[in-house]
Amino acid sequence: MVVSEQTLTHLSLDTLSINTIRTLSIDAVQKANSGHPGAPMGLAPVAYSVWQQFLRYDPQNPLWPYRDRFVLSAGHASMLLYSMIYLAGVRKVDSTHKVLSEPAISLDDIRNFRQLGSNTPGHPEYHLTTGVETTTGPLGQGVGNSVGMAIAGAWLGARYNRPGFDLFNFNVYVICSDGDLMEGVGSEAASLAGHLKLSNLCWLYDNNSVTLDGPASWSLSEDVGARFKAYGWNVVHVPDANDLEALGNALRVFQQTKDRPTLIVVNSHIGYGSPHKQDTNAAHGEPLGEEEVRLSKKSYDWPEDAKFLVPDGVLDNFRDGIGRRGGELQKKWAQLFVEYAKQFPDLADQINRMQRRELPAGWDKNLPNFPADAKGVATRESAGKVLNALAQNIPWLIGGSADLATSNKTSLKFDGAGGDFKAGNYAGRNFHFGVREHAMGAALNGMALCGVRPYGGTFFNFVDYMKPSVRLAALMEIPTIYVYTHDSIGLGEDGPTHQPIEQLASLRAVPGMMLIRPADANEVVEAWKVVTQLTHEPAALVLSRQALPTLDRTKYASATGVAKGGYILVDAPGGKPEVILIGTGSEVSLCLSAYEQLSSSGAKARVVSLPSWDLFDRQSESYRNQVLPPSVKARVAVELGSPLGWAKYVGDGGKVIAMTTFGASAPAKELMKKFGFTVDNVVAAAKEVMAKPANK
Ligand SMILES: Cc1ncc(C[n+]2csc(CCOP(=O)(O)OP(=O)(O)O)c2C)c(N)n1
Ligand SMILES: [Mg+2]
Repeated sequence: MVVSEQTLTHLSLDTLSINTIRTLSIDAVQKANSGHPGAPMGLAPVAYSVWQQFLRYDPQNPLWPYRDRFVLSAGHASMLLYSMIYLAGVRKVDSTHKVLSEPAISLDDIRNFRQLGSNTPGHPEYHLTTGVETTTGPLGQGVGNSVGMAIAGAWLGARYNRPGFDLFNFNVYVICSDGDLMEGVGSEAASLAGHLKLSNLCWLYDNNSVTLDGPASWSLSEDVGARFKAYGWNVVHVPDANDLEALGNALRVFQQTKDRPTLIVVNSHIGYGSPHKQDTNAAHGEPLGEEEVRLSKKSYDWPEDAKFLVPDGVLDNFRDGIGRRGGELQKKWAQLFVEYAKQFPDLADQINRMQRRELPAGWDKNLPNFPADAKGVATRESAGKVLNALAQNIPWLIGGSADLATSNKTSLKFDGAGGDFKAGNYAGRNFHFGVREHAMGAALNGMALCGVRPYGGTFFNFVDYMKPSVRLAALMEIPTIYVYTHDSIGLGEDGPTHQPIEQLASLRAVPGMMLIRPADANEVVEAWKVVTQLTHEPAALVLSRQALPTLDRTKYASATGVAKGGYILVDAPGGKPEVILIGTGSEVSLCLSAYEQLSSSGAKARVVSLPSWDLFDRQSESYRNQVLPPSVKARVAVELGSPLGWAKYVGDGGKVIAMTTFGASAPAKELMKKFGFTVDNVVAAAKEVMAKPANK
């Protein structure tokens, strides 16, 4: 296509670059016939200012640990980010962290926006596209992640910087929209960031007065700036998104503010330049249409028929701006790091390992071993002990709880844990997320994305308060750890508001999520070992409030079977069972008691502990058939949760003892009786399935 670029010569390099961002976004959305062009059109100058003038980012080294993070929380404006990554010349990084010569996003990738297999999906996806720091799209998640990133930055700086070695001091810049600030998680996260005085955090709020349904005033009328002031943020206003000078000034105010996070309220026009859409209340989550594309380009003094045009000088402009600045800073940092590694080899090794999600040598030393004990200990208790041992071996294993640290047993109690992470003590390893499960979930993801290994605890029932972030951890393939205690009606008196029922099924249904519900203290040790070694999966440890017997492993199989997700705990004589009892967590000891009773009455039973479906399902068919032989159809599964999904293990001939209603408020013992979690009931169920003619 021959395009006259004559018209462009009078535009300044800034305007030319900004309009390139806009028109690439317009063209990509138009070609895909899907997506949101309006937000990139309005926000192009904002992204341009941040990247070109402020962001310390080396496009040649996208994983540089010191880099400022840029988060597009308004993920629906994904073309804005893709345009920036392309124009800045960010290079692709492969799964071994090698920087390749090819670009992270090419012009062809932009032409393939939203197509199957492209690296320019509808919303930015972290593991797919180099330069995308986190997956966004579900509004509120990106701002939540950014608080975790700012936390990680503060923590890394406090732990690893040394006089003369400013290794970690990065800023986190976020573009967020009305939706991000309407979502509860955005408010939780902002409140937490203000409380923690995270001065490395800057949110640029696209105050465009419009959401999908119409004017933002239909559903939002608070003074957002005043709200953030009340949270303890510094609030700055930029009356016009196209005013680069005002944007620069506001960003400098952020840089100079050292005692709190900054919100820059930027007034913008969605679909800026589009004569029809910008001032209307029409839906804007759709392509402009060919005619309006042309008119918009005209308003930018752009060749109206040019498509995916990158005028001469634009790529050079980015190379001379963010490229040169980032490159020089990165080189200086790399030299500094060489010197640091000489003086502090151990710390440098830690930094290298955490960035690669590698564990330190000896990470599993001194883990407890629990002697057999009929009374036993709650798995939350044993998990807390294991966590404390692991955290002494892995200095960047850090986390806390959403105000339930005492219940979740997530506190690190050894010397050197550094106390609580708070303003004035960013080196602390104990985090208090407050009663903000969702922000905790989002923040944990942001922390994981910066290299530290985060864990967070709450009652299992409240996983639902943070589920969207848990889901995104799985989608992003990051190893966030969840410590979920009080895992069933076994928690007793708190009653049905606190007793999880469907949560096991719901988490098991998340692709790429590792759930483990250990049966006793030694299974907890093995579960933590599995979880610690994960590099690309989030994990949930589902733990009991109540004490569970510590099984006698001289009598029963070793707990190392946990690594396979399920294993034969005790078998029928000759390994030829007539019936298989399958349990997880607290129900395993119930199955064992039933086993004893069945055995003494002459029945041939086997007990399988199945703490993790996720792990078990990925074992070889021969192993799975060894544990659950297809020929043995008489099976009983026992679990204090929804029966959903158990059919695949018990088959047509089996029976599931599970929860089909909500629980109740009463002492746990009474609840077990009321809901049928008794030895007698398990034995009766076993006899029932054994008696079925089809199972013989
Ligand atoms: C949690 C969540 N709910 C709903 C949506 C669907 N959605 C995409 S954009 C949008 C709102 C757009 O308004 P705003 O956040 O102000 O962004 P703007 O259109 O102004 O860029 C909505 C509801 C979403 N992405 N995430
Ligand atoms: Mg809006």
